[in-house]
Amino acid sequence: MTNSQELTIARHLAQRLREFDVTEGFGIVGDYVLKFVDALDHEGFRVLNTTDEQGAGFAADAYARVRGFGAVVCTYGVGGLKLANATANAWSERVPLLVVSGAPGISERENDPMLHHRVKDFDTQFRVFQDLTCAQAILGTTHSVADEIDRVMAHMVSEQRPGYLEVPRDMVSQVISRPESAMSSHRPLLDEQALRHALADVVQQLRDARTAVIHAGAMVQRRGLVDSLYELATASGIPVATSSLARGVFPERHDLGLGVYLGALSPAHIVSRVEGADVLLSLGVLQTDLTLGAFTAHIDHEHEILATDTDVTVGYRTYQDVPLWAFIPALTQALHGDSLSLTHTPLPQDEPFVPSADAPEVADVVHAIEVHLDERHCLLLDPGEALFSAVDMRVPTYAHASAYYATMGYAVPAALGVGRADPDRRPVVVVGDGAFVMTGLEAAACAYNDVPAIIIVLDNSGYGTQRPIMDGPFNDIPVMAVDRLPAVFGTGRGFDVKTRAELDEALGQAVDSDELCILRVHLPKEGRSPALERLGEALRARA
Ligand SMILES: Cc1ncc(C[n+]2csc(CCOP(=O)(O)OP(=O)(O)O)c2C)c(N)n1
Ligand SMILES: [Mg+2]
Repeated sequence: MTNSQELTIARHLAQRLREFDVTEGFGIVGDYVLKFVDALDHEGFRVLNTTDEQGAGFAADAYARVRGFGAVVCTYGVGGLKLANATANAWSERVPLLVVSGAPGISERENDPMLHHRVKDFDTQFRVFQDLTCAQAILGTTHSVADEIDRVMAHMVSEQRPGYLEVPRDMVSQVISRPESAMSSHRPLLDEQALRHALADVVQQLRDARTAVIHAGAMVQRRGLVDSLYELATASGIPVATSSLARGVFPERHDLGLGVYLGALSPAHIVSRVEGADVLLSLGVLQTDLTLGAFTAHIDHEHEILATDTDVTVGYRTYQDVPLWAFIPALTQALHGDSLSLTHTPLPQDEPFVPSADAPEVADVVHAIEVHLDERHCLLLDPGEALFSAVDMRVPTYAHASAYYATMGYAVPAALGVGRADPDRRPVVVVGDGAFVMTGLEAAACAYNDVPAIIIVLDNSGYGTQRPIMDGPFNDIPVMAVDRLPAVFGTGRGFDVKTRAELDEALGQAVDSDELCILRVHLPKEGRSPALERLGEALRARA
């Protein structure tokens, strides 16, 4: 052990992570990283074990969506390369996920030996991650590694993208130099004059409008603007619909909450409010096919104000270097004392759930979840029906999902990350049977790491959302009694749900218990959620 005055990679990294509110990471060890994980542990930074590296990556990604930054630690090759998909997800959805990989020691590389876990050469993994991250470093010298760590982390914060650090194992016990300068990240550039012009234009549009709607996206959350958005909406009386990548950036159950706008996937009464508004103020929405309902969003650009991470466009006029971080607070300020003549009627209250002996459909699951959950819960939604059908639900707090990159199997391990990052909320996962079998064993990691998630598996006998596109034996999967997994894990409760009454009862019991709960909900193989029916209709109309 080094004495307390001396700096090591582990000490510097743990310190920086703590400054970013990251108090633990996720990962799996191996001989190239054992010493480093142990050194992190001695610095008070624990790496929580998952069942697979991809799960650790998803957990750290979800942790980052809650806390603003997350870290996953892995061994070389076999571990690191399994994290490629989780890192790609983080890149696509703008998540600052730091991948820290062990590696063969620098001295071991002499004479180019065939060391285990190596692929083409010692830098294969590094090159893969060059394409998946915004900044990378191999920490191979003692005099500049602290600066290298700071550089990678600063880039990640500035760009809101993943980063990569590789720690050769013979560097772990080396004493390193202190960083030469303070760490500095930067936000997108602001042109004050352009901001003034943009504001004048936007305020005029809002004054002339009778109805306006905010469409709020992931960048609002990534840039730490959630409170600012709340102030803007409530002070101006503009209702807010969110993107599926940003559920909860404005409380969906607030009178000004409109739930999720996802093009034709959303209920008609949301679509008409958003698309029919005199002004649609789009704030930090990643404009992707899935988050715009397979591009079924009909938005008239004459009525749209599009604020991105860097610019504001009003109709066909673009104001460059007017970033979101400056625009939202400045607009709130500019509207202060202004009485806009906007009208808004809150959405109707939800109907109660009526239990019966009927077999449940996806819509019933959505309805029952909406009724049973409250502010003690948050949601994780897996791609497939779980994600799409949830547009018909107003979530009590927030929901995270791989809603654009759409990687199956995200939600269960993400529950671990969210549960650790936000201990005040109990994670509730909704996941398809196909996705569950990919990463469902991470439910055991949840229980092991004190995250008593509720996991609702939508069992429609396979890849339901693929069937309408093209059906065949490739959409069928083995039958699995996932409700019996708690018995295998030796912890938690399982529920086999075949009727609406059993659904109601199981959810009630799951919410009341403080253990891991897995519900297997039997659904008709050919059943579709109302959301998917609406999307199908819209796509047929377009064809
Ligand atoms: C990792 C990964 N592999 C494959 C796909 C392609 N894919 C998208 S949805 C889907 C089926 C999902 O099945 P399930 O989880 O049971 O949900 P359901 O469609 O039945 O609601 C597949 C295979 C994907 N999105 N992610
Ligand atoms: Mg399925």
